[in-house]
Amino acid sequence: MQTSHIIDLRSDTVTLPTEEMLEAAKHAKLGDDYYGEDPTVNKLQEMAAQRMGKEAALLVPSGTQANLISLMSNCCRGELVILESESHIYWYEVGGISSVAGLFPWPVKTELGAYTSEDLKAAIKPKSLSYPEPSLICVENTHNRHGGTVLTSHQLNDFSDIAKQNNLKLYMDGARIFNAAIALQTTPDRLTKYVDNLMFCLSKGLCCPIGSIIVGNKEFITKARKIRKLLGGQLRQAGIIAAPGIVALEKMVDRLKVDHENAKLLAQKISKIKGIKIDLDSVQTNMVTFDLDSRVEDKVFLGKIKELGVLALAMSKNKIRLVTHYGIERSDVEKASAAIELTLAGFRL
Ligand code: TLP
Repeated sequence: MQTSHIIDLRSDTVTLPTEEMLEAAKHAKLGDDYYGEDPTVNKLQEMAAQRMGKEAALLVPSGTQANLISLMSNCCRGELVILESESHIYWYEVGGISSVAGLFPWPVKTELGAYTSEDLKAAIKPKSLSYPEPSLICVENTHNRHGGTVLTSHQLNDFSDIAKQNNLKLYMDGARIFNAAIALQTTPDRLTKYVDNLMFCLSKGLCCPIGSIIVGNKEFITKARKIRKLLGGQLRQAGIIAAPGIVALEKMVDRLKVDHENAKLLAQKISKIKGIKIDLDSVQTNMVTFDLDSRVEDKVFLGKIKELGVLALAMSKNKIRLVTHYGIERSDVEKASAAIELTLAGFRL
């Protein structure tokens, strides 16, 4: 069995810009963003702030930089940040929270990425001469390492109440906030109204080649702008990347539901395969994360499905992730699950 093209399910970051995005980039009106003079960047930032129900927004190169800038804009060095123990900030951002921002991460273990009120209250320690000052609670929506799971407005409301009662700010890594909104059949502003500020990515399921946006009140964004400069992230004629971002917000959001349907189909299909353990309740958006039988080495599994034209990612030992996105059709889902079935059949489990 061999597919004619590679079915790349490693991430939605592998999406390529659409023709319309390339055209928009080519014709974008440009200016120097240092002076606030790039009209396309300004338009995208205004659109983003409006979509998220906040006062202002700032375009930055990546989600990682957006998180770092936001941490530094929300907190002072030495303060304590409560975050989920599987969060992207904690796992995949080179420890910038400590090494660059000078903050003390306090990881909290959860089920499917959602704190309980008890978890959060327990993590907020009483004032003491011995403890660092807590200043921020972070949430991730959707939650990557928990399989693209969603935080509801009800949960966010609870977190917001606890944050306020304790004089803490609430920040959202909303890299995939549109996936969360689509899954909950709501609009992103109904989720973001509970957080002080957030970032979301243009370069994941929305297909942009580059870019993330930090959103919050004017004072926060002014601070973030300065920290972006400090970190070497000042942009110039960035209309080139903002123009695809505008197309993304206008045209690429509603279709995310197709990715969610494909992920559900993929999960259902592979859940029947011997050697795979999957919690179907965790498949809420465009990610399918499963445990591989411990007798199968993940590297060998990934190598064998690659030979059949399917790419996947190992998240931890024997924990595999498949992500659906623009360009992945229902027929690719069928082919990918057939390739996985064929591969695991070879192990005679
Ligand atoms: N996530 C990537 C990898 O780093 C794992 C992926 O393929 O999913 N927050 C969240 C929740 C993310 O998933 C990511 C990227 C980021 C932040 C960072 O974004 P970038 O890659 O633009 O720095």
